[in-house]
Amino acid sequence: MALLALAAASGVSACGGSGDGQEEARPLAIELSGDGSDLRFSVPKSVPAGLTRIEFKNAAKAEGGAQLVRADAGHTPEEGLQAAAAWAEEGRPLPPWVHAAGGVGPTAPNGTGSATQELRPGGYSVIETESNKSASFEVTGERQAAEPGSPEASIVASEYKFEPNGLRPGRSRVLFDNQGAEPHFVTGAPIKAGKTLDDVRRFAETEKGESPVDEKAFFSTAVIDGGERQVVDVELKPGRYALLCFVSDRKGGPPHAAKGMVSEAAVR
Ligand SMILES: [Cu+2]
Repeated sequence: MALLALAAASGVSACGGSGDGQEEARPLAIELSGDGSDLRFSVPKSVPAGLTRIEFKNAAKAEGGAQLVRADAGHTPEEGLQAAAAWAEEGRPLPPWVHAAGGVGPTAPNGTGSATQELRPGGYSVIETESNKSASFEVTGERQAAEPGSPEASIVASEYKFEPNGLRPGRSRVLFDNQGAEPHFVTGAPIKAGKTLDDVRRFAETEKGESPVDEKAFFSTAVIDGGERQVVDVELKPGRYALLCFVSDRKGGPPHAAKGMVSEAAVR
């Protein structure tokens, strides 16, 4: 399901040290700029491992995100990128040395987004998944295990469902916690009046007829491996949301929404 851009261009306020552990996160600025074939990332060549607040600015002319892919030692970031693309686009198995490593999901032009998460050591690519433009960087040093913080709201993902908790209207920080074994992300959009979660399920499979969700008001995280978590900024409207995941298992197969990974969340 191609969800359209949300004008999520409202500013992200600086992290104000609200006592949830995010104070120690080291900032990492990633910017996407340019247009069409000239689209490019600017990212530092090397950053230290540990708790990181990824601050993404989409200065490009179209919607774009910053998905991170990590390759374990012995593989280059380019090898990781190729394997991840073969998995996402051709249904090939995702090798165990490649990791869906978070980052920031699709963001409107001139929009910003952030994700606070642990960065493990390794060779990374940052990818804009629509255009496949990418850049690579290295995360150096020893692993610094770190929790990204515990805001009041959370969305827990597993095979094959979401458990939302405490989602509130407005702009807030939400823990996206992948407690499953497979990679997952979450995209959510308000369910239109008179429509049901079954309508959303049907539409996700067929893409026929009018969308039962308000696609302009969607949010989306990046993809994270099983066992990983990140704290993300989301902007929500009051009401019922449909939460969906469209990636496949590591071994391939249907998108998770087709395996039932379509859940409803109350935002109030
Ligand atoms: Cu999934």
